[in-house]
Amino acid sequence: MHDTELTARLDLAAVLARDGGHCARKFFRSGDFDVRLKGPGDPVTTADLAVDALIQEGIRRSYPQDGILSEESGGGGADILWVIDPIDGTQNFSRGIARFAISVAICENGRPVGGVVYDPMADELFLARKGGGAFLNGGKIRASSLQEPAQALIEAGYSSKHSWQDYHAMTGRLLDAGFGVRQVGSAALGLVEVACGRIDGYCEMHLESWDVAAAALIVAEAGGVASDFFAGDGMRTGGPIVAAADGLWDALQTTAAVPRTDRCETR
Ligand code: LIP
Repeated sequence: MHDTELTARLDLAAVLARDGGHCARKFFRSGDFDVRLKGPGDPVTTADLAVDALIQEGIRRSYPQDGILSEESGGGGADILWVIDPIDGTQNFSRGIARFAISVAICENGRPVGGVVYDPMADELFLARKGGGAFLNGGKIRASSLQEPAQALIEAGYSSKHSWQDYHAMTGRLLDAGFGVRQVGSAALGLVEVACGRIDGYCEMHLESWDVAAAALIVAEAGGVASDFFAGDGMRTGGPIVAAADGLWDALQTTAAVPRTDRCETR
């Protein structure tokens, strides 16, 4: 894809993420949405579906030839692929917790080349393009320069997609190594907070491509390090993720000991 083609797609992704965020915020504030469970601790709301439809309609209007992979409607299998999480942090959203985001990534040949994560409650739009740096509301962002686990704050995401025993063991290792540990329910927001230095690392044993495609690129473009989520079949099957400020990567990756999380070297 030529630079100008990516620029145009990324501009559209930012517009659609904002529009989707405004739609989600209206549902959130009204409370007028239905919830059903896709699996244990894995809800979907009518707001997710409405945001998904809004974003997909915008993509198809401008780029009917591109592929789309979405958490709520599947898809995939195209050289240029839009990867959408219409509401990342749906459990928070469904319980009235104002911590969720809209994630839209543009992938080429199986890897993200552009991405947007929008937090509609904070009106914060995180954006990156491969080789072009990472931005928050237009201002350049950098991951933290911390190198000491004892000073670091990490998010260790949890879901029923992996055993609580493994999660318990991982958080025990992190705490024993001196890391501060939290879990607040949105991988996309946790990852972009690594990118802007609010926290120093994120790890989770299993996420889907739509959770991480935009945010992992934003981390890498902000000078952080993320594991190579899209090596092999990550786009289709999902997998583990570890991301950190550069100076903390070795300590976090070793301590978290999440399998198959080699450093991504494709910057
Ligand atoms: C969520 C992630 C979270 C993970 C949840 C879920 P969703 O995404 O952001 O980190 O632990 O299981 O995958 O489902 O709200 O888009």
